[in-house]
Amino acid sequence: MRRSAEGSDTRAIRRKKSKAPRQSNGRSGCRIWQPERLPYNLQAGIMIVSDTIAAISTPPGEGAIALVRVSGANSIQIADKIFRGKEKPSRFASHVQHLGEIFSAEDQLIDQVVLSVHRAPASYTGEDLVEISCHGGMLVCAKVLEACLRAGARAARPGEFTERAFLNGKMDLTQAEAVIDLIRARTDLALRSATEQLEGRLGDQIRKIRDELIGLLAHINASIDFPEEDIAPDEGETLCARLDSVREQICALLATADQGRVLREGVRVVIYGATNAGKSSLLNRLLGYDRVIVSDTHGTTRDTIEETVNLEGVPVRLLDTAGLRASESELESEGIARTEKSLQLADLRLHIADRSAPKPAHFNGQVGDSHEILVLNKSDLPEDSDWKNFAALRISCVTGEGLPELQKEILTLIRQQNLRPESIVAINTRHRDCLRRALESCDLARAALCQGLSSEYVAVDLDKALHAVGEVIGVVDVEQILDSVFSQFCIGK
Ligand SMILES: Nc1nc2c(ncn2[C@@H]2O[C@H](COP(=O)(O)OP(=O)(O)OP(=O)(O)O)[C@@H](O)[C@H]2O)c(=O)[nH]1
Ligand SMILES: [Mg+2]
Repeated sequence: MRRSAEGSDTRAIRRKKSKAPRQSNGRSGCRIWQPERLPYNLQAGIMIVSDTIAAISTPPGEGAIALVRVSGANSIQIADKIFRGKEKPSRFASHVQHLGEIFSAEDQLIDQVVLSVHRAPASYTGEDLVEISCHGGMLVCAKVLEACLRAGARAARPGEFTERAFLNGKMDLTQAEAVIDLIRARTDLALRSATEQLEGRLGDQIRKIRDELIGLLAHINASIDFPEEDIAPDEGETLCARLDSVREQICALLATADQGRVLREGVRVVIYGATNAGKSSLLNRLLGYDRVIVSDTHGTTRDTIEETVNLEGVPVRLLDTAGLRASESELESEGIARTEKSLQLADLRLHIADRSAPKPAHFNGQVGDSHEILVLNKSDLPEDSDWKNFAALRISCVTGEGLPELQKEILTLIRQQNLRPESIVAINTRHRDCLRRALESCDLARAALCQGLSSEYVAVDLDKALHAVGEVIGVVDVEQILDSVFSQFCIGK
């Protein structure tokens, strides 16, 4: 990637490229459709000179090793300036580690390190890249980074290394997003799903849909450009069938959105009920350690507290909430308001009550819907007569009785709601937004086809669908997508 002679940055160049006027075939209102122009892949053929960036790629804190990465046209030159060993880094073979020392601009020894040069294009970013493994002290790696910056690098923004990998055609956007998923994965399935996405499985499916849309659009545009060559009568039906196949593929991907959310964020399970029922005790029990304060004072928990557990491979986000009761306290009322908000966003609710105490006023004993489980806690204590013959799962957070049954019930409801991640390809919220728009445009195109509207109408909608599908893998000029994707990364990735 290079900065242009005029000094404009990569995004400006991308913008310029996408706004290039479309060619016309000379007839007004008609344009020649050129397949190679439609998917204006930004990654292709752009000569841009990049500046050189550097960052600490390992998390802050003490460890055996820390990694400083430098990427860009001058990275090897910078390594030559700060590294002393048997040879200069510019003479190193690519991808081979060398022992040496890093010196500061004041010629002071900073650390003994292992340095490797990864020459373009065979590097993570697709540019010349240098990796310096130093000792894992906060100050040591900060000084190594400073040496790189003083030698001419610029501090990288979060996600900038992966953004460069995307811009240099090393990966599509879904693969770049998979890097974050991989880092954040909390279950085996989430990890497998992220690995598959990184390998390009989702990208391949999207490319297939795009190719089919491009084929359809080519057909429609041919009929616009050459109206004298009649399209056979059954053509409309064939086009509809092809469009239906595209729609089915989009719908199949859209159906994985909930599972994708669960894989990435977990199923939201909210524990709620009267004060002192044992909500916090249940959270601690399910977590296996004392995360939340438990006491017999009513109204102990004032805020929502969230922790994730792995229930048979399903990441479950457990939320402990402030107990429900009429309260004069402003603080407690705010806590109860938060409980109500959490309940609105819950995938599953655990309504818990103390069976050794009378039924609370708000407890009508009805299960709200299939998203709720009624739980009677404190089964180790004598039951209050209010609960006689009351159908609910009985547990004890003290003895652990009934907890395996509760976990089983939680998993059953998750499965019933199709929230249990089974699919390896599972889209995220951004993909869902793009695909929903694509589906909408396909529907409009189909309606236009069925109504026998002029081909131009169909073409406009198909073009929109193609654009929306392209956004998923990043083959259109949508700068805000890049920002929203890469801003989630940590610095150094
Ligand atoms: N005997 C018995 N006591 C329990 C059980 N579960 C919780 N407790 C006790 O009940 C009291 C309240 O427990 P918490 O977990 O703090 O209840 P909570 O619902 O979070 O209460 P708030 O935060 O005030 O709304 C504590 O003294 C717990 O030790 C149980 O299964 N059996
Ligand atoms: Mg509590």
